[in-house]
Amino acid sequence: MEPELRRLVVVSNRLPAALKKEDDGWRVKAGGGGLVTALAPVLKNRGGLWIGWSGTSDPPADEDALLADFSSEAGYELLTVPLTEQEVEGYYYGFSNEIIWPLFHDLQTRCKFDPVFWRTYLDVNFKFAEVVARKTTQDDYIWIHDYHLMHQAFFLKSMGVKRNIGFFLHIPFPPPDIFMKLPWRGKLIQALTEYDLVGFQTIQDRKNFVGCLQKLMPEVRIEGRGAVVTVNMGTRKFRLGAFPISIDFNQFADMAHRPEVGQKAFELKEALRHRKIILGVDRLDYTKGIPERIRSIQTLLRRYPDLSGRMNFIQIAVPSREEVDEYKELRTEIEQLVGHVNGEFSCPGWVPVHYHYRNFPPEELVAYYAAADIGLVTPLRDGMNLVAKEYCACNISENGVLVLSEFAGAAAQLQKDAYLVNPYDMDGIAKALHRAFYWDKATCRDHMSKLRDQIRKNNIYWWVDSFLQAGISKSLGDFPEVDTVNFARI
Ligand code: GDG
Repeated sequence: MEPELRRLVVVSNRLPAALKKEDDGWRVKAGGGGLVTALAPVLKNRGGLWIGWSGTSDPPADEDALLADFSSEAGYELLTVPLTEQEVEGYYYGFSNEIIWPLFHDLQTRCKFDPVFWRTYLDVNFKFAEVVARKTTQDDYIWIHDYHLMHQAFFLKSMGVKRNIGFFLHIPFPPPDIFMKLPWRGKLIQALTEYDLVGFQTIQDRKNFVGCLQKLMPEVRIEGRGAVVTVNMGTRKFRLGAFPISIDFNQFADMAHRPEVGQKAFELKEALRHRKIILGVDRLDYTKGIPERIRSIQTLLRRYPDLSGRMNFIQIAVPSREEVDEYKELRTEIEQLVGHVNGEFSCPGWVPVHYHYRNFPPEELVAYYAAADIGLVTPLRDGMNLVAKEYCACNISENGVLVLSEFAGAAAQLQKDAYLVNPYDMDGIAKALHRAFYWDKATCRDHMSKLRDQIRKNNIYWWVDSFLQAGISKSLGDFPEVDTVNFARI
């Protein structure tokens, strides 16, 4: 008989809480990035377990106590997998960020196919799998997240540990001609076939995966059609599905409705003398297309002098992977470009580009979203892109326009009412921005209200439920909410 699943266990590279050493001692900070934003409200008060790395190889003696405080507030347990500096180097910076991240974003020239990275990736995956094996039971549903941990089901099976286990890939899955460049392509595909369910952001990602699977394992058969299909491998079957991730729409919209957030948005507009605001928000990453975006603003100002003095472009860039040289160089490139554009166009009382390199508190970010007239989201490639959805959720006036890259996963859902652009086409983006600048209120409202309806309906809870339904015929509500929590670290 199938076990009755009682607990949801999330496993990801990083915990939602990161330990950081500051001048006055260690602090626990809420983690950033899309994965944590999406999953934190889902597990909240579900009494489940989140397994991951705490972000430091040299944890303080009171690590447990620090995490226990976070845990009791969040309503789920946290369990750290300790990693050495050398493991972090090879598995995280190396294999995950110098091979899989660029390759899966179609940027294979940035890949460094070092076999040491691969071996460390396997070692660390084994280490995670040992923790999962020890700290979970057959009554748990194990949900593995993202490209750092693709080998979890493989290692659990090789240890003879039986678990109900699903995997979700937050980044794109590349087409066969790109994936086939990976020296360990066969082993990676095979590892993914060991899950009971593998989820992707879009149907296209799933198709790409099927294309690779059929090339490397021609004997497999795909059965069914629609969002979720079955792979028949002869001796066993597993499922593949497209589950576009989303946001807690109400949480963002409610925050935008708060008077103090409205006040902040107003102050921002006032400080910019009610010029139109074009907004970009990203982790500082080369996949997000930030230099290309700034160049398109330069093109906009060169080609359309009617906008001179009438708009501001605000770029919020959140520090990310700061230790990596490529990211340092990207930061320098962006800062130089901002300087160039401002040098070329600013005049007394008007500096066209405002650039912020820091993490904003959520209320402030929402105030920026709410104040922006145009959300400019132009990644070169992106699994989904939650910023696009957050911008719409916070645009409570429904006067805004979403200008969106056709290579963001979000485009598959939002294409009808977003203004789609090619992020490499600076003339095209400039033209789109110029047109969007002059859209009348009724046109903006018509599109924005439809975008918001779609995101409100297909929100983060819808995403979790569709994954859990496909994986174990359950919904999030089947994992009962806990009233009072006071967890200690296991
Ligand atoms: C990966 C995939 C996929 C940004 N600046 C601030 C801030 N943020 C938050 C945003 C948003 C998150 O960071 C970024 O999420 P994205 O989805 O845009 O991008 P990734 O981090 O690359 O996420 C992506 C996602 O996973 C989920 O599956 O969509 O394709 O690459 O939530 O709000 N948050 C705060 N201050 C900031 O200054 N508080």
